[in-house]
Amino acid sequence: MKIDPSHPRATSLLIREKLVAGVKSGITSYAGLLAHGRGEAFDYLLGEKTHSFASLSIDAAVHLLLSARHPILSINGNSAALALDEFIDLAKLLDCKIEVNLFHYSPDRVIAIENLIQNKASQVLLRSSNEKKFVIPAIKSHRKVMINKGIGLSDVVFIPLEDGDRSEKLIQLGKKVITIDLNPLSRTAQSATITIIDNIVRTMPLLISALQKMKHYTSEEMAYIKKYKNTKTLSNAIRYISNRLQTLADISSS
Ligand code: PTJ
Repeated sequence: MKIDPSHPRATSLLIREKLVAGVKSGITSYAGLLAHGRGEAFDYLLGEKTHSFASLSIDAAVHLLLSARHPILSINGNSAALALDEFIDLAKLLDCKIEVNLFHYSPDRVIAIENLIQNKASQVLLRSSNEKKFVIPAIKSHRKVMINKGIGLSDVVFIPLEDGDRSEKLIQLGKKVITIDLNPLSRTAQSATITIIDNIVRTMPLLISALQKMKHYTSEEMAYIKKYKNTKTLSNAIRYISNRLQTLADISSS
């Protein structure tokens, strides 16, 4: 569908179109459209902007990624539809790999996403069929199957737009987890080491520019981020939503 740029919801409609295109090209699941709807609802409540609590989480994520020995980026069908180029740029900047990991698993979708990455930057791809895997049996979905040389070896795992329990299980294995999730109440948001509560579409370019800037920082310049607390981010986001709803309710009743 062609979106009129003057439409008041043009940005949101364009993002939807990317996901629809993702479904048509076989990289995004149908359920991915519903997952996006949940994200949109929270984005609406957050006022569709990047808040200071999200900017701080982005800086904390960059600090963690820069100090990691083996960072890894885990991509799924929604992230691939919305931010594939940024994933590749991030992997290049960090000199790390991207691993495809799907909840609604299908080998065809894994291959379709891998082929997109391969065509743009084969050096950042860990292709599933070429690699030895390990399994975390406590994870109930196919997400339990991961690549030894990727997430297996990693100390910091980037898992944006994630469902369920993988974050908790990765943390139990001693890994640090970074996620992007518009829903501060989700299990992933609640259990990750760092949760960026913002839209992936806004976050990824900000993450890349923060990385370019902060890689030159001295330890003193990084000091502000060492006190980062994810629980504070979660409560700030929930409080923002609550206050905003209260203000809107007051306006409606006045
Ligand atoms: O490609 P697959 O099979 O791996 O599936 C990917 C999805 C996202 C469909 C799958 O992981 C899933 O079902 O996820 P959930 O349980 O719906 O959780 C996804 C989380 O991402 C929810 O908390 C949403 O609010 C959030 N979310 C959705 N769209 C965005 C988002 N967060 C940031 N930016 C978005 N654009």
